[in-house]
Formats: sequence, C-alpha cells, structure tokens
Amino acid sequence: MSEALANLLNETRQFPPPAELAAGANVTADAYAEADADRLAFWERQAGRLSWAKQWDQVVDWSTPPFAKWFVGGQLNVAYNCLDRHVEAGRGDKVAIHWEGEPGDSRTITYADLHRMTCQAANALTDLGVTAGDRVAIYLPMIPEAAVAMLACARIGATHSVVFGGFSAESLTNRIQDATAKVVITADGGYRRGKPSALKPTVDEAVANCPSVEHVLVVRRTGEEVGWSARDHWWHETVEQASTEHAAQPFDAEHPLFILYTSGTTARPKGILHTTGGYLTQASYTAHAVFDLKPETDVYWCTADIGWVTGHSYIVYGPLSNGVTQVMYEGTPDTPHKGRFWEIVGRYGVTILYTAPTLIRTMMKWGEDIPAGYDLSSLRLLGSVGEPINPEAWMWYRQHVGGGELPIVDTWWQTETGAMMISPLPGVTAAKPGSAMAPLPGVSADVVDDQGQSVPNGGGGYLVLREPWPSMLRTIWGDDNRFIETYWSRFGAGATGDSGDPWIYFAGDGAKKDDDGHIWLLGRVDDVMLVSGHNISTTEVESALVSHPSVAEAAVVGATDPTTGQAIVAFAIPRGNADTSGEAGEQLIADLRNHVARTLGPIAKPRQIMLVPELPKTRSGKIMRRLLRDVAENRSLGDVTTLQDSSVMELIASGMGGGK
Ligand code: 6R9
Repeated sequence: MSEALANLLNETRQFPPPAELAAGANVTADAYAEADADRLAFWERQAGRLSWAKQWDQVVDWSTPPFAKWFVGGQLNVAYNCLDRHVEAGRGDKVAIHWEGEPGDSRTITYADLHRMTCQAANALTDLGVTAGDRVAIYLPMIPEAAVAMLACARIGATHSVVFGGFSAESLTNRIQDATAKVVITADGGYRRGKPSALKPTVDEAVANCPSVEHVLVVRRTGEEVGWSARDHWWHETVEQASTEHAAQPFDAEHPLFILYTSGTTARPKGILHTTGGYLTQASYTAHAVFDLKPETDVYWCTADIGWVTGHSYIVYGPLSNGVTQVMYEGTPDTPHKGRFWEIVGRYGVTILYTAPTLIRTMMKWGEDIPAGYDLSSLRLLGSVGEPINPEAWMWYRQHVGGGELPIVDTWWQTETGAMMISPLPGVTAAKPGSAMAPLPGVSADVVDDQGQSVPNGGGGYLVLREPWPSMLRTIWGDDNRFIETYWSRFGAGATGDSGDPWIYFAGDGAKKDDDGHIWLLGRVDDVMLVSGHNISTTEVESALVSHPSVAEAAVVGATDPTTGQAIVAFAIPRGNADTSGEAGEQLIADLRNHVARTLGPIAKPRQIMLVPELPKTRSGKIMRRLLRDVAENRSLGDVTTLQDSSVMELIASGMGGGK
C-alpha cells in the first residue's frame, strides 16, 4: 500500500458543520481533548450515562491481553437501561418505534408499550425454561417483536444470536449448533418485495438437525399456513398472555449479551461475542455523539436489518438507551415504488437518516428525480455505514437527500468493534466526501505499514486499533485461538511473541492518511490489487469510475494477468439515462478507461470494463468481489448462497461472453 499512487484521492472539498448544529451539538471538540488527557476517565464518564445497579471497581482489566474486561465488578441490566428508566422518568408515553410494514400497515409503540411487551416476553421465555447464560436464536423479519425478543433476552441474561432472515436453513443450522441455542424465536414469515416470504419452514428444516433446541416461539405476521410440532408455541398464545410485570435483575458488566456471526466471504462464520457494560456504554455514547440525538425532538431512522450489527447497535441498543423516537421499516426500498424511503421520511418527519452506500448508489442509479418528488425538509443529519462511500455518492447524498447542506457522518466500524470507531462528529468536523475522518474520542486508530510502523501523513497501509475499547469483541464464541489468530497476530505482541510489545488489533481493512492526517478506508485488504508491482485499492478505482457522470455504481477486481501479475477488471452500472447500446456502449467503455487513467494515473487504467445491470452483493449490501474475480478469470462461480440475487451472476457472466 505504501506504493499507492501519489495522485489517488486528491479530494479537496471540505464541508464544515452547519452553524446551528455546531452551536447546539451534544458533543464539542472538547471531547477529543478530554479523551486524550485521560482515555479511561473519559470512558468512565460515558459509562456514567447509563444506570448501574452496582458501580465498577476497575475501568478496564487488560492484564491478560487480548482478553479484555471493562467496568470490572459493575452490574447493570441492558433492558432496564433501554426501557424502564425512561418509563420511570415519566417518558413512557413517548413513541419508541413508528413501525411500518411493507404492505403499508403500521404500529405506534411507546416506551411504556415496549416495556410491557418486553416484560411479557421475558416472562414467557422464563416459563420455557430459559435462564441467564442460555442462548436464544432469533430469526425474524423487521417487526417490533425482533427488538422485543432481543430486549427480553437481555432482560433475563440470556445471550441472543440473531440470524438474518434471508439466510438459508443450512446457515441457520450452523449458527444454532455453534451456539447450542435452546430456543428459537421466529415468525410464520415477513413481507418482502410485495409478497409474504416464509420463515417457519426454514426453521423447521434447520431445527431438525439441532438437538439443543427445546422450543420454537412463532410470531404470526403473514397469517400463512405453517407446519406445527410439539416444540412450537405461538407468540400470541404465550408471550401476549404472560404477565406484564417483570423485575429486571442486574448482570455482571462482562455477562455475555449477544453472539453475532460474521459471514466472512470464504471461511466458516465467526461467532463474535459481545458483553454487557462496555458494549452498552459505547453503543449508547456513539449514538448520542455521532447522531447528535435529541430525544425530545429527533425522529431517527436506521435502514439496516436487525440481523446485522448495525441493527443491534443503532436500532436497538444505541437509540433505545438514549430514549429517542425511531422509525422501523419492514421491507425493501422499491416496494411498491422507488420513492418508498422518501415517503417514509416525509410521513414520520425523520430528522436523522442512517443508511448504506449501496443504498445511496442504488438511489443514484434510479435518478435524483425520485427524492426530489418528496418533502425531505425534516432531515438534519445523514449517516453512512457498511462500505467505503465514494466521494461522488457522498456528494449525491448531500445534494439530493440533504438539500446541499446537511452534514454526513461516514461511520467506520465492524461487528467486532461493536460500535462506531472512526467518524466525523457532526457539530465539530469539517468532513471530506469519502473520508471517515478521525477516530472518535477515546478510540485509538492508526494506519501502519507491513512492519507495523505508523505511516506518515500521505501514506497508506493497514488499519489497526492500538488500545482496547469498551465495546470490543471479547472472543470468538468457543474459539479463543481463532480470536487471537484472526485479529491479534498480524502486528504487535501477538506477532512478535514479545510480551513487552503492545497488543494491536488488525481490522483487515486497508486505509490511508491524507496530508492532514485524515483517514480514508480503502476496503478489505484482500481487495487490494497488485498491478505491475503497484498496490492499487479497488475502492479508489471504483470511486474514479463513479465520479464519471454516466456511472452509478462500480466494482473492481484484480484478475490474474500474464504480464502485469494482476490486471484491473471493472464492472460498472450505468446511470438511468446513459446510452449503452452498441457503439455508444463501446464509446462509453473507452471513455471510462480514459477517465480512470486521467483521474488516477495510467497504471490504474482498467484492462477491461463491463457494463452490467447489477452487481452481486451480500445480503448486508457489500459487493462480493470474490465472485467477480471468478467471472473475470473465467472460473466457475463459487458459493453464491449469500448473494442477494443469484441470477445477477448469470447476467454478469453472460455479459462477459459478449467480450466487453
Ligand atoms: C458496521 C459493519 C465491517 C466491514 C469493515 C469495512 C466495512 C463498514 C465502513 C466500512 C469503509 C465505512 N465498512 N463501515 N468501510 N467505510 N464507513 O458494516 O459491520 O458487517 O462487520 O462489516 O465493513 O470493510 O471491516 P460488518
């Protein structure tokens, strides 16, 4: 990465916070200074934003790295912090969730309602024999019961493992078996793309191979016919009949809160383990600081699914612990029409929107006329997460969703980090389009070279985290060795074997520091290409392509090449109005190759560009470059079970046959 081209990412635009937001921001520049002066005291103060049953004795125990303990000796209940304390403070009538189903049905759930529902679910789970430390798998659509199920587990100290509703029976089986879950919470189905999409049959198939499962709790959502067995219980016949009284017991700060499996593109999924006190501290603080949440006035909407970490930290635990009102939406952005998201923003007066670059690029492809047709004037802050956001997508988001003036927080973090780590602060940072900017207060991120040396400004390398942080993963469930091997053995003590060296967390992402020291994420390190001895990041070439007015979205891979080692092969989705037929298409491809060469230098000129209608994505919206590499190298397609739409691959492969 040190050889990254000198003229890459010469983005110079910078947007200071709107004066009004800066003047009233929850967090000011002082937070950086305070955290720099005393990092542990800073995190103690953030832990103090929560309600603890017992104060901790020690902020962090890092005596047996890389195994951390935070707020040692402290006790708290996560559900109490998300619900009871707001109700006790007289805010029970405040709306917690404006829920909208895909078919257009809706529910308004106050904090008092959510509290009652959670108490009932906690009692019902207890009746089914679930006790603290047991694991419960949750496989639900985006309905309020998903949040209730998670909070009920937290309330009784059961460890939840949410599995995204789009995963297959086999993926679900693996995850249930790995965690030896005792109960599965599911639904008959949910609505997707205008029709019911069944879940229960998948659970039946999975559970047949999971002897640990004693009970299956089923929410009725679609009303479709389902198979039934002795271990099945309807939610409305158990949970909704249970007592609404339940006293939350405090749990140890290090009590396991949840396991969440990261898919990984190749290897066996890793069960990322998060615990109670440190996780909630950082999820809650970052939601407060980065979204500038004002519980009295904001209506917040995160478009992620609860099956991903973003849904855990920024639909359930972060927003609810802050007592804010939020929107939760069940379905897809283009059902029944492509303006659905903007219609929802207008209907509920959404003030803060948190979404993913893949969504923004899809909206770009559909054209700016669509958001222009809706009233988006309630919005005051925009967020992005999940992938690097290309500068052009950032500008489009600001221009066409943010009316040319709203701040954008590009938040870098991972399932493993539990909460945001690198992001602008909306009232402080003058953000640059495409940069996550700087580590949040209390976080020490750095970019290092192959030897683990911090790179100077202008240099590129690997993103690392130098100090433990409260919401860090504690281990990989059942596999401490893999935890050490994956995250702690590339740099620092885990690499040198010298216990005098510091332990350094390897994030697996490439990154660069610009001349001002701001951080730019460059994608997973596996996605870096080596072309004629130059390291070139897929993200940079993709951003160059997307900066061309005819391109909405692009994916770039390095394909084996006899002369250059690897050659750049690009897949580009044209914008709605671009002419791509016959000769016009050939001309566009030639223009694009030249455009990249002009933007980044001749070394980055793609060998080949294909115009495609879609790109293969994981279900969480990340581009699957591994599959595109197979197409580019004419290999047979690998495992496509986690693809959003596997027919995309056939379309792309047939486009390849056309020789473009
Ligand atoms: C929260 C989440 C983690 C990986 C991470 C990185 C990519 C996430 C990003 C970003 C650039 C951002 N990523 N946010 N890359 N800029 N703002 O997505 O967790 O699903 O575990 O993925 O996503 O590559 O390492 P997870």
